[in-house]
Amino acid sequence: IRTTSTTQPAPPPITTLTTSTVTTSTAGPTSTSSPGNGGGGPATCPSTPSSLSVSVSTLNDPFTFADGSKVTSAALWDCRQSEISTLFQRYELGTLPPKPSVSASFSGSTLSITASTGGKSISFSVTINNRPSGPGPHPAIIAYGMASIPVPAGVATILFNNDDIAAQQSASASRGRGKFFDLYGSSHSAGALTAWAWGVGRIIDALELTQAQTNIDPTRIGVTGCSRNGKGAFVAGALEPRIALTLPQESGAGGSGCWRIARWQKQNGNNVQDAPQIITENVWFSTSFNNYVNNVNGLPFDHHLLAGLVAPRPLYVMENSDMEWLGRQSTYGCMGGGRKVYQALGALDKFGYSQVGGNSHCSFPSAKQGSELSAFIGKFLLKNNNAGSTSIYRTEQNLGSFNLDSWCPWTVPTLA
Ligand code: MCU
Repeated sequence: IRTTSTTQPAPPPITTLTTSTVTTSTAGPTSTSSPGNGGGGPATCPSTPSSLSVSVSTLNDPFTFADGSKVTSAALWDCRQSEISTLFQRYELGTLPPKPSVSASFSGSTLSITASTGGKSISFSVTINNRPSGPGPHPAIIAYGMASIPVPAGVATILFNNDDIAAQQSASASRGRGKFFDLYGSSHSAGALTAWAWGVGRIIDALELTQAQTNIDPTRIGVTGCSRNGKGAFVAGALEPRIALTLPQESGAGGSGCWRIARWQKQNGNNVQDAPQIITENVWFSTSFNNYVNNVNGLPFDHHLLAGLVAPRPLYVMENSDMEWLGRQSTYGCMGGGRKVYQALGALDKFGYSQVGGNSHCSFPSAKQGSELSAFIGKFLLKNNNAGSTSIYRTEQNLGSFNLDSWCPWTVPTLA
């Protein structure tokens, strides 16, 4: 039992072709299918009980299924990832709908997207800036709101107005509002983070349809955002397996932080955002999460497993040690737990967590994190294997007696 003690455990030749419209069928993965990115081929997956009785004060064991059986192979890890996604959607994030029909057109720098299902449709557009010249196709980074990290030459920036898909003004005014809810109904279970991840999925659908016009490579797409939009970028990387590089910046609680560690910090007097507070502030989560904010030990996951959903795809988590609210120990410990999944998959070179200070919130500290970020973008979007080290787990902060292993009292198997 965790106590209040501090001991713990150039663009393509499209000048003459300005518009193109293409449509896909409704076929596509469902929310419960395995992300399929852990490797290892098909396996018979244990079934996930429809109701669970969980009481775990440490970070949940990534390598044990909800039915108690063990993850002993890469194929079983694929099953476990699918289960973890299902559980996140059931208890915290709300349901990610299956792919709708999508059509898209590209004109100037505007990619226009229409999604249709159940006799309804919605349309939204994103702006593709800085499309590189040269043969391509070229990678791109989807930025929630705006890019608050430097995006190097050779990588386009896709501006995504996520608030248009799901509002995030306040807890009282924004529930069920935005284009996602126009399509699926205002009482759909999805919180804003899930609705935005759905939007990212549609952007990638549209990029797949218009590659001949955009010259953007849909298999080399990164996603970023800061703070609340950093939570969004993280969840997009977790729920959308076509994201090649996930770059959450200062996402804090509800992103790279773990509910259990934040609670422990709060009990120890830190001014850290925790689960009971976060649902009073905004609609980032499903209302189903309300049942757990005062019982986080009852959750069959914590956010180390959000990183586990991204694994082994590349993930670089940027945090700001100057902001107590984000949860210094919470994000460091949580991502330390997530890193163990990368370790099990033999993919430590695709995991980065970097917590530094000296910068204001969402103002990227280039002097400290610039080379780390360019290593991740260089290696995983620009295919430059000499871009630098992408195995990073560091904090500038003195975290006192924080003990990662006491939060992760489970064995890390070799699944690769
Ligand atoms: C770190 O992200 C959020 C935080 O969760 C909120 O409590 C605070 O109000 O806003 C932060 C943010 O999005 O700042 C731009």
